[in-house]
Amino acid sequence: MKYLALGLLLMASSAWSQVEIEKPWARATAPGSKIAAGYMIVRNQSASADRLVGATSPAAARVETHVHIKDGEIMRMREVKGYDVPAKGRLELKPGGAHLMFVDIKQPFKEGDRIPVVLSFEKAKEMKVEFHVGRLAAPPAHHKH
Ligand SMILES: [Cu+2]
Repeated sequence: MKYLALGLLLMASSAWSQVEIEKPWARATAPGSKIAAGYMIVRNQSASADRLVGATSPAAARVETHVHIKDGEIMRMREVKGYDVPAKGRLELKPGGAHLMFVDIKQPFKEGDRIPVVLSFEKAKEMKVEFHVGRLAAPPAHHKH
C-alpha cells in the first residue's frame, strides 16, 4: 500500500513538472570548512519561464543561492533571491558563476557522498535531487567570500 501511494505520487509530480535537473554535483570541502558549493543544470521544457526560489538540505543549516560578481580583480560571492529559468531554456550553475551555497554544513562533504537537496521552484514546486560530491579543487587564490 505504501509503495502504491509513492508510485502515484511520483507519477503525479512528473506529469506536471516540466523542469529537469541534470548533473547535480557539489564540491568536496576542505577540512574545517563550513560551506560547500553545489552546481547543476536546470532544464525547463515548459513554454513558460520558471524560477528557482530556494533550496534546503538536511546536510546544511541553510542553502543559499549565490552568484559571483567581479569586484575589480576580486571575484566575490553574493546572495541573490533565486534564479530565473527561461521558457524552453536552461539555467547552468557552475564554478565561477551561479551556485548553491551550503552554509553551516553538518559534516565535511567527501568525494562520493550524496547530498539530498530539495529545490523549490515557483511553478514546478518542490523537487528532490541528490548532489554527488566530486573532487576537492583548490579554490583560485583571489576567490574571497
Ligand atoms: Cu557562495
